[in-house]
Amino acid sequence: MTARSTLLLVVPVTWAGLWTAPLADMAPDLIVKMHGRDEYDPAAVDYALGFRPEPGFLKTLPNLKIVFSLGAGVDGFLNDPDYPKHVPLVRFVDHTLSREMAQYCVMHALIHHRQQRMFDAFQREGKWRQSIPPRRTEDRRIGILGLGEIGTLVAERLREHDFQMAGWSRTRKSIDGIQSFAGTEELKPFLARSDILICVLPLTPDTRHILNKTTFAQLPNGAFVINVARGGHLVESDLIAAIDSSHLSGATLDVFETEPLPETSPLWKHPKITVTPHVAAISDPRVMAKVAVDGIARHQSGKPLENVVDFERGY
Ligand code: NDP
Ligand code: OXD
Repeated sequence: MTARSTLLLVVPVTWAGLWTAPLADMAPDLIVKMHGRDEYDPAAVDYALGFRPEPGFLKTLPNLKIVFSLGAGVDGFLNDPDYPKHVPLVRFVDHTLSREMAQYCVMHALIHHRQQRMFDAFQREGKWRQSIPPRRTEDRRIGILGLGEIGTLVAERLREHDFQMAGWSRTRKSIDGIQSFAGTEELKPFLARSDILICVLPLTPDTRHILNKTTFAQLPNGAFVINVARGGHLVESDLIAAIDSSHLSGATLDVFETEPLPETSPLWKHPKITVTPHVAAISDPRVMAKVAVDGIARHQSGKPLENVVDFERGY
């Protein structure tokens, strides 16, 4: 790090220590300020690191040079109509994060495939029911919406269990053992062969509410939905209607239109829906601190930044 630059943390104040300690270790010359806790001059802020800053806030930092997103998903920045578009936005790409996402998806796909919820209910009732044997994984077709950094690893890890794998993306992919569907015109055939549908798309104007009654109707009878991407992908009332009509067999949801999920949400108590509080993967603060320190060093030495968001594409 060449000059004494200032990095502003725009994260909940109670989390501050998670980043300040590794940043102090890795870049002792970097001045680190915490929005909401420390006094600072907005004009002195060179870099910012955060997840869902208040809309309009970043615009108040006139000399901002790079924004680092704590998350892989950057909708929390791009939904801000006042995001200063001349400032590059670097998103979080990390194998450990992708691996956690893959673990979550494999776990919930297997829980569904092996009918574990049914056996949980039998246990609660003290019933010894061997029931029908589970289907062979070779006969179960899983479709991944989004074959990017995370979706590809999710598909590869599920492929290891011998499921029939396919993925849908904007551009065609060539990944061993994973059938590629691309573009809007191939969404329908992709859905028609997906017994388990897993959403790992970024939230953009094109993908908002992609999980809706039309898409559900195109899934095979008894299909199961896993959404680990963003709550904005899902029309929650359409999901409940599709499950209650028995067209879908259930869902696992990690993300919600409103987070925290309101106490009054019918999703909490639905017997065929599993809810987790946006924990499929959590960005590791030490890795994130390293991404920021490396990005600042690249910027100061005139090297191109990595994992910069394409504002046109929206991810
Ligand atoms: P990437 O940008 O690497 O991948 C995005 C994928 O979506 C790409 O394959 C892209 O296609 C595809 N895509 C985007 N728009 C469209 C479209 N309109 N039609 C078809 N395909 C499209 O993202 P990541 O894999 O890193 O992350 C995905 C999302 O996962 C994040 O945006 C975030 O919302 C979510 N996430 C959730 C977490 C959690 O804890 N629940 C944790 C981490 C991430 P192409 O390859 O052709 O460009
Ligand atoms: C992310 C997330 O986008 O945690 O990384 O949701």
